[in-house]
Amino acid sequence: KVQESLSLDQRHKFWETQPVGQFKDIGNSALPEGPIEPSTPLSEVKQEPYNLPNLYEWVTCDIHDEQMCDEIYTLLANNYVEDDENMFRFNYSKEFLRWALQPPGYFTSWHIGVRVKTSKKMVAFITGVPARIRVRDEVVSMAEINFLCVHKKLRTKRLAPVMIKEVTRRVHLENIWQAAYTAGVILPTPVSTCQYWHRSLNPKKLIDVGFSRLGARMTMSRTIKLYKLPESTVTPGFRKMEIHDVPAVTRLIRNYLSHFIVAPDFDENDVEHWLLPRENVVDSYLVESPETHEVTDFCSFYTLPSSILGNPNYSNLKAAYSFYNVSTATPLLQLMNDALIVAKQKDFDVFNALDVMQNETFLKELKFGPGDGKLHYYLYNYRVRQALKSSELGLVLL
Ligand code: NHW
Repeated sequence: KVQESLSLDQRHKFWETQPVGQFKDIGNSALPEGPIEPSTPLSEVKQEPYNLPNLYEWVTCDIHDEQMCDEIYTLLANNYVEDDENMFRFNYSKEFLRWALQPPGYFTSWHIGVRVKTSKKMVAFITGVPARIRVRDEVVSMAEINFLCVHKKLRTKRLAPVMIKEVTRRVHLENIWQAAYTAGVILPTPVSTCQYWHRSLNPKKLIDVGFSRLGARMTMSRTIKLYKLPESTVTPGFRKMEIHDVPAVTRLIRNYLSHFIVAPDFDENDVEHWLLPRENVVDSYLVESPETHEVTDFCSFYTLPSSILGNPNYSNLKAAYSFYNVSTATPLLQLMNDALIVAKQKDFDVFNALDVMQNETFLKELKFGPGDGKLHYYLYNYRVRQALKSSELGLVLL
């Protein structure tokens, strides 16, 4: 709380110049919901890239190129998001990055790197991918912005604002004027603030690496027993999603997401891309009724390991992140317990979930514990009248 009110007083030299909700406007109900500034004719969009400091150059990243993918992977593996105590750092895999960056209709021009001119070393990165996001009744074409990263040695030199302006320019060139993004830091102005919850699957390792601590009055063996899960799933008809399920899953998800204020507008192509299982990237399961063969329930999670920094015994934390889940016939609690069981079978150490959608209804009961980090959701050039509850969000970004 203290930190939040402090940061509301801070000046944001860059963000104050951008069409985003400003802190001074919080609570001003006279401002209309929707675009903050109108789109302009494409001919008025700046045609040349923004200037970088002289030593650096822009590079458009072809993620199909194995060497390019390696360079991006390495930049992120060494310089991307860490927890507050610098014990863990996200370690997105190359397969994951290819998946995240190539949804239907993606633009290579939105995958932007910065190199040192002389050595060609990759030192910064930012990406966008196209998405249709519904805000209340309006489906808006947006860019989802992610993987903003500046090499540790080049921090606090105001490179990030140039990266953001350049991706904005390239998004505008595709006649798209809004964006969605999430961050752990507070910027002007969150549309919603969520919390991560963590469900231990391998409590001994999580405690050994400092991810979690032994609870009060708990021993290691009692803790292991507490988090023990059945060997196999319990719901009849629970199985992996397959390609022929795409139409049924699309119907199920579209109907479910219609209940939230901000949610993606998925069509069958999106569902095939985002939800069809990909080894070590995304897992999806559904319940096919043994009687009617109807698909009644769906759950999914993505694979995002973290590097464990400076631990002598372990170097990688295998984490599953809850993605989209829909229950109509199987109680959500039971469905998610089955998701935990398959994640355990696949040797994940922890299952993470945000308190978005209806997740609050199962988190405590399934022994998730609250994390210390918050995740803030943002929209660029789109005002919402007042901040949303996390349960009103139907959107999960990677
Ligand atoms: S959030 C993950 C962001 N990445 C990391 O945390 C990795 C580790 N950190 C870094 O690499 C998911 C650097 O610290 C970064 C900042 C690069 C974060 N979002 O260059 P300066 C995403 O990728 C503002 C937005 O000196 P730096 C989402 C900061 O408030 N702004 O800082 C990305 C300040 O502005 P202010 C952020 O530490 C969404 C300015 O940057 C930010 O060397 C991007 C300082 O720049 C963040 N996470 O580099 C926005 N972190 O006004 C997309 C700091 O306060 C917007 N800043 O003075 C939409 C664009 C498309 C629109 C289309 C129409």
